[in-house]
Amino acid sequence: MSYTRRQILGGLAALGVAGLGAGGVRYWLGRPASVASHDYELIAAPVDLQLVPGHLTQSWGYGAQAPGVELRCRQGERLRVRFINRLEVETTIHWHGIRLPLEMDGVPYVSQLPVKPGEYFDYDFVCHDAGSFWYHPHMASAEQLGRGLVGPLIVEEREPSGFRHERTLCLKTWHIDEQGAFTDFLVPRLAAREGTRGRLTTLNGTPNPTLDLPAGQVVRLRLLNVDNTVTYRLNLPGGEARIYALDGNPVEPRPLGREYWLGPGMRLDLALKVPEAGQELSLRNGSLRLATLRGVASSEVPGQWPPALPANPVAEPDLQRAETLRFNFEWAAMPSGDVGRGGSYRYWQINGQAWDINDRTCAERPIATLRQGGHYIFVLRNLAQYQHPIHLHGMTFKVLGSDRRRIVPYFTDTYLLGKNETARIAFVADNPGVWMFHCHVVDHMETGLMTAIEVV
Ligand SMILES: [Cu+2]
Repeated sequence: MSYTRRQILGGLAALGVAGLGAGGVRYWLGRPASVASHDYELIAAPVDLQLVPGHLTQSWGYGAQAPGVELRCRQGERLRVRFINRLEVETTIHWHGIRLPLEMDGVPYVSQLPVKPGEYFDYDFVCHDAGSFWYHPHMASAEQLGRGLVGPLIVEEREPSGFRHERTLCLKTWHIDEQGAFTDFLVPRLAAREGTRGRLTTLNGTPNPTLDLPAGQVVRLRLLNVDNTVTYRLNLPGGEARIYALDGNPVEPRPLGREYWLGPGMRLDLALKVPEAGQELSLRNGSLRLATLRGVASSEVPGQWPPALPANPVAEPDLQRAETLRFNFEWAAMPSGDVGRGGSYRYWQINGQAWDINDRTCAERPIATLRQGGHYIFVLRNLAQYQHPIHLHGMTFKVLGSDRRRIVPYFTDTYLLGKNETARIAFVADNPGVWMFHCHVVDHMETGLMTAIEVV
């Protein structure tokens, strides 16, 4: 296919950028008439972070921060982002969970050419669905996401949702040592197991921060797992919290319960009744504290639980006439430690095929070809003892059921397929293109657990 819209960056002055770093990034929440071509300028560039006190981590960030600057738009509106690459490596941006045209999907050699150092690319698409989404590169992912190229994309509801307060909370566990230096993002023997875990857990780039929240108010907490590997087992002991959306898609509000497992790439929108001033809650991953949530005096009248969020305009699959396809996620047949063509490790496969991240032609051999407008049921079977957050690009699917847990059917873009679990999902193939279908544990994806689904 031919690619368009990739542009050579003709010097930053021509773009009206005052300089690199935080001061050089302009972004708007509104739609200024004076800006003809884009709403945001998003710069990827090296940025030094102090994740470990007294030490600098040579991170890569969007908008001079990592996790990156929060992008926002309103449901039904266009989002236009001029992405400027000031790194020394090629990169792209994928908009996780957004249903958009293929040429905006950010997959190198599938939907666009890589954006080279010093180039820019204009991403431009309509956000049909409201919710909590995120963005990240889709090449050299273990390193690029690992170094900090991850950021939130919030699509606000068309009408006010009833939440007066909200916070975006990005979870990431950094691959750094005690001096803040990066360690390996992908250790082969770990990639063949649960994935390569980082060491330092952070919320919005800070280990165990204290967040001040208005006492007595109901606050929307948008929790985003932007990590390469870790599934966070979220719990909030003693807290009064309700789930309002999963992975950007509204659900009938229900109590958080004992624990919610948020796999890589997944999001959870919680409503929290903030405790009295001076009282604290502990947001935890299992028994590890992620953040302290502290009530501070508020002059507002006490908040009420908002109504359920309005459903997104996702087509309802018709199960009576749906065609069923089966996908097995399993270890590759090659012996552990073996290296495939191009030097990439291959530990994982889908229906007997391991994706080779160094082979640009893989996407020319989609594992399934779907009819545009057709209805499909996918049976996802995990033959391994490690869990896989299975993510589909371009379309939102409905989770129907599982042999391991009770499922209230819901729409999502990522399903956390537990060890040895079989789950059923369904969707209408309403977006033409070649769409990546992969595990979002980045080192599983980079060692084979990825494929392409074609819709024609
Ligand atoms: Cu996986």
